[in-house]
Amino acid sequence: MRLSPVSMPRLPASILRPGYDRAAQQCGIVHFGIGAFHRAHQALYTDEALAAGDRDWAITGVSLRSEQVREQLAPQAGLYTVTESDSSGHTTRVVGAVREVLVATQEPARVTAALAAPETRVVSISITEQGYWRAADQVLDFTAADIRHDLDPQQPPRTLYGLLAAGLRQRRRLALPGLTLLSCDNLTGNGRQLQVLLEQFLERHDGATARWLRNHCTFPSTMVDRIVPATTPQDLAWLDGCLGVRDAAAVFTEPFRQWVIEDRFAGSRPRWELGGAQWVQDTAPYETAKLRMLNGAHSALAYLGLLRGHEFVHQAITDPLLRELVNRLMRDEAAHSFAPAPDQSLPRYAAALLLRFANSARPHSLKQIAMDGSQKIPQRWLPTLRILGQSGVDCPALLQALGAWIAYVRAERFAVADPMGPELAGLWRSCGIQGIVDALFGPAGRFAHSWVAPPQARARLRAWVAEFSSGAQPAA
Ligand code: CS2
Repeated sequence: MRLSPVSMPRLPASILRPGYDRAAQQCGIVHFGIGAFHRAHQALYTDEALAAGDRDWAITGVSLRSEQVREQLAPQAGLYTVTESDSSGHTTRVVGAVREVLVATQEPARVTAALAAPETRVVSISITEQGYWRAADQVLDFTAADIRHDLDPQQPPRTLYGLLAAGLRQRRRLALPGLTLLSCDNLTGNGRQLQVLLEQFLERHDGATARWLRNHCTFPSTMVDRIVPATTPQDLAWLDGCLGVRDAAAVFTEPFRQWVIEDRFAGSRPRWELGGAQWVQDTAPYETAKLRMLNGAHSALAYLGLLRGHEFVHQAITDPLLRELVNRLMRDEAAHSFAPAPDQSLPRYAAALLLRFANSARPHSLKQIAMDGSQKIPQRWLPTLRILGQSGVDCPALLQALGAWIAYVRAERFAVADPMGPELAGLWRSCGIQGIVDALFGPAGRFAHSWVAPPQARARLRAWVAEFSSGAQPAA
């Protein structure tokens, strides 16, 4: 039997459940990318606001491609559980904020209708870095086949931009109020980034909607944080025993969560602060700390850890060599690349991150983090290298991590998943170790828009790549 409104009364009394009338709520949020992260983060904050009496903020989830989430959630009428675990134990609760899931490729007209519904006020997005189709920061990749496809008005949309364009055009025609478009992805200045990329798309697609967007919609930036490892069959089997029913949409996470949101909404908003969200004027220092320290450390643990034979973050962080390197990366390098907000202590932040990484109750696969490196590195590592480099300061830990990434993308045993994978493989074939560093980080390199490595750094990088490619384990 599946978790559902019918089976919910049978759950053990210890399992918290939605304390509000789900059926009475209209959908105020359309969310793109209804994966595990959203279900363990924003949907939970929304559930708490609904439980406290906010009304009409139920969520219509949109999956861009995969039918899997709909198969998980539809038979459960949108209900699912979130289990938080650390060394002190587990707590499980049922979340009721998600109303339905649409699969965009199959029902684009329903996505348009949801965006153009009068009750929709917020459109939020967590589609991961590669879903933004950036050629560089704030530059839309018009060479991408999916973007070209979506610019053809005869074709049903496939990307976030094509889907948003159809829905916003409809809203404009119906003279409905504008929307708040809220990016919850790990991009630098994610609100501004989304705005600029969407405007670039609309300028070529539908100038009238581009103008309407500028006058009626806002794009607050957000810093989102919660470590949500992919759910495994073992997790689900364990949960079966606790619930007595099957929750195919269950998510498992750490107790920690954080959400810092720029206070710039086009209309009303749920009281997410009841779950601890912070409204601020400027998200930049929080977001920068998170991207360069947490995510930067994660990516370093992923490539160096996998090359050293580890499988999970909690194993990699207890490897003395990697712990020391990640400490240097966060404290001596990333933390010196920006000015923290008055309430931020970066040494304390680094110490708290080490504890979170060590949480063995929630094994977090290094391969999950290693995915899409070409899309992650430009905001996690390259700004620190560029900014410290301008003052003549070296970043030996980041250079070592970067060398590990270049070696990693060639190693067939890792079955690298990255939209730039074929291009990286081609560069390896045509340039070899000597050339690939220049092709990526030289003055005319593929990442020159984010960082150009000076000759000395390139020599150092080549040495690391050679060492890791020889099968030697990364050493400090
Ligand atoms: C991770 C993030 O997969 C990754 O690249 O670094 O998903 C990370 O777990 C979250 O950003 C934590 O908030």
